[in-house]
Amino acid sequence: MKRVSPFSLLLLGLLAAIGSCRRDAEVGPAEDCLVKASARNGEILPGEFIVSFQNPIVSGPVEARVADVSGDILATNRIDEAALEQTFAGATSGFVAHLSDEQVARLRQDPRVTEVEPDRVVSMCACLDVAEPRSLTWDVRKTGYGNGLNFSQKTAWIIDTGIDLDHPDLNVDRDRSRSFITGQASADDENGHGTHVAGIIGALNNRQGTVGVASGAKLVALKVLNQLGEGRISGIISAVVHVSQNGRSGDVVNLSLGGEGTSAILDREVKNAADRGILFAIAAGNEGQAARNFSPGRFNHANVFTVSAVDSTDAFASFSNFGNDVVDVAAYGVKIPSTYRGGRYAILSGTSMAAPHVAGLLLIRGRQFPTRGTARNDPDGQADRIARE
Ligand SMILES: [Ca+2]
Ligand SMILES: [Ca+2]
Ligand SMILES: [Ca+2]
Repeated sequence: MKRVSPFSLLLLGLLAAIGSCRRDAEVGPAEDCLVKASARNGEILPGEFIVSFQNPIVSGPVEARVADVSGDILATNRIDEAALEQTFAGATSGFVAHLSDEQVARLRQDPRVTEVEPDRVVSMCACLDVAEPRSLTWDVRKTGYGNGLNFSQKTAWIIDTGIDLDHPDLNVDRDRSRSFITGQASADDENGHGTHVAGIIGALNNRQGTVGVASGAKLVALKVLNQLGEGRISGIISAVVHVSQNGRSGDVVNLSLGGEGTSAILDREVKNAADRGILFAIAAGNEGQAARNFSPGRFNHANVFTVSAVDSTDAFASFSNFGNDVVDVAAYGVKIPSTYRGGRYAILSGTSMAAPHVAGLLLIRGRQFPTRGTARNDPDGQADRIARE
């Protein structure tokens, strides 16, 4: 068994401190540091905008046509092409650009433009502890598990901080993994959050480390959050568009991101992928609020599962967002041991950890995955069913 050095412990402690999580006096010491994403979560990025327009009807490569239309829209509105940062070609097409308020006002008058949304910071946060690797952890034993390798034609797309690409307990498809962060080519996880999510879904059943709900599942890292666990809404949109273009029906996307606020563009891209048979497990969020206030968890679809969190006693987690108008199911999300960056293991809590239990069940059981029992003390008065066998 791998021992953790005092230096690693110190480093982990520092990482836990970065999150600047909200404290909640009503919860016990195990839960009280894991609530809020970083202080910057939801912060609008000054001058950064996501602009969408109706898909140009084209033959030939859509991406090139979208780049052309983006250039046209900027040119006719007398905006320098240097403002353009990236384009995306999904359910709607669009671009991300650095714009003045006056330029935004002009774009909003352009009949080709459907939406202009500010780009914002999205992030994650979880309380961290060092874990001793144990093969079958309580949450996976109680959720149920199966051999994810049996479903190797399916892919788990993990939109997160990346995955530790050479973690010995994970079956990462490095060739298909990629980064959506400007200036960072590698999808390797510098934070740990995405690796933890990946292990809950698919850690190998190999007598070492932990075992995932769909052990050995093929994991693809789509990195949208940096080492601090921060990224941009526009990066998530690009990653979801990427899955629409490269995923197959029955594939599963895990989104354990706490984006504050809503985005019609992001919701529409999730719909486009879900319409193609791609299944989503989405964290309800850790604000202790109505889940309907957050994209894309607010988006309802037969293939989209928004997940709240319960602890090992089935009690609703104090940090979990709620509301059965959008929340579909609860899963274990308090003190969950799993893989971590640098080949390590850690214990994290959050709806970030609940969603991948559902993602694993979606891989081995499909969208008719089992539930048993309900959450205690669900704050919305309608007890969520708990995803488990
Ligand atoms: Ca293992
Ligand atoms: Ca829903
Ligand atoms: Ca509920």
